Amino acid sequence: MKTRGAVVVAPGRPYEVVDLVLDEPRAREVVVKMSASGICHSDDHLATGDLQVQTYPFCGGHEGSGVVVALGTDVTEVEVDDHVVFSFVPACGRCRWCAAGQQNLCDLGAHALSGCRPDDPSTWRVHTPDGRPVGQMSSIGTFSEHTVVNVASVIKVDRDLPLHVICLLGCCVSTGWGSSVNDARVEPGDTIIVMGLGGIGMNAVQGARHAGAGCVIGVDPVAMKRTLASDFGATHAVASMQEAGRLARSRTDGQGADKAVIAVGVLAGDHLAEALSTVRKGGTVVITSVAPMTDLGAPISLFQVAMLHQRIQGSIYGGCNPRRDIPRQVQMYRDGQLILDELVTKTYSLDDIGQGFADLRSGLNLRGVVTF
Ligand code: CXF
Ligand code: ZN
Repeated sequence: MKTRGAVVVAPGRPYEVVDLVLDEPRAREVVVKMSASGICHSDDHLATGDLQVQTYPFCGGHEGSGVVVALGTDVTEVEVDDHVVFSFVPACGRCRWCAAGQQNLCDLGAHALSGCRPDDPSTWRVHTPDGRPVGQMSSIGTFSEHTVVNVASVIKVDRDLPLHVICLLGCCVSTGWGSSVNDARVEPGDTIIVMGLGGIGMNAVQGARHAGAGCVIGVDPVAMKRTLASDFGATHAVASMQEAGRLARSRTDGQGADKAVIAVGVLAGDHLAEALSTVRKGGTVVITSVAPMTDLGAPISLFQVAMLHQRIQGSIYGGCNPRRDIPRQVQMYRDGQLILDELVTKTYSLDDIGQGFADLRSGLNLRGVVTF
């Protein structure tokens, strides 16, 4: 079928909305009419060239929701008309990682940046009208009016949920919430610093609150984000890591924060050095942000990290198991425990996606969402 989507044609080029052609769904594949797709900093990395991929053009978007409109063979998990949220890492349920409760590491996720079929890696499901393969970000490419994906990439949700809100469960909510709950392992009474209060950072704040943190210090240079942080559970919001470090020490007899989550838009080594300087001995720094592929490492003291017994924890998808955690987050949202509506600052049409990225770079949004 024919569709339209926002693609990057080469590293460092802005998104362009173009005509695309989708394959018929094969075995274990579903066609989804998109309802909404959040605009994440990782999508911007494709346009700046910080994140380079193996297939250009590349259709961005990895935080989506929609309605199933067609099925390939051997699909039993969903039916036509079902509402779904996409998982930016597929969860096949069969590989050793899924079996071990680490769906964020599912083997089918290995092809996220080539954008080919994860279960048949030399083939692509999307093409240009003249027949060139188009990569799908994270094997889903949700900046498209329709997409065809492996059923391992979708999670069925109830029809009454607002699709332009719950699309956020697919990346920023799980990634941020899980960074605090699973990867920082926040405990009751902890003092935690969350560096960056965008879509991911605000959810790290919510996760820290759910895990019982006593003091949640949000850090962001944008005043609007600091003001909103208390709605999500921050006890303090400051503009710099120096201030956050001082505050954490003042509340812990000079020891420092128990944990820090780095959730800035573009990660640099200095961020890790700053975060380490704010946490106590035995403390943890979680790296949730995506660094440019050309990053040059971090100016940290290995001596100090070892002597202070500090833990540096990498984090993909906040260590979540999307098939368990997305339905759980839906329930928390219904119960009023997980704040989602307020994360959506502004919606955009697909043709206005460029404005969405401009607003993201200006720090105007917690989340901008493309609605179809
Ligand atoms: C990203 C990580 C790189 C692939 C796309 C998703 N995570 C969060 O935005
Ligand atoms: Zn993302």
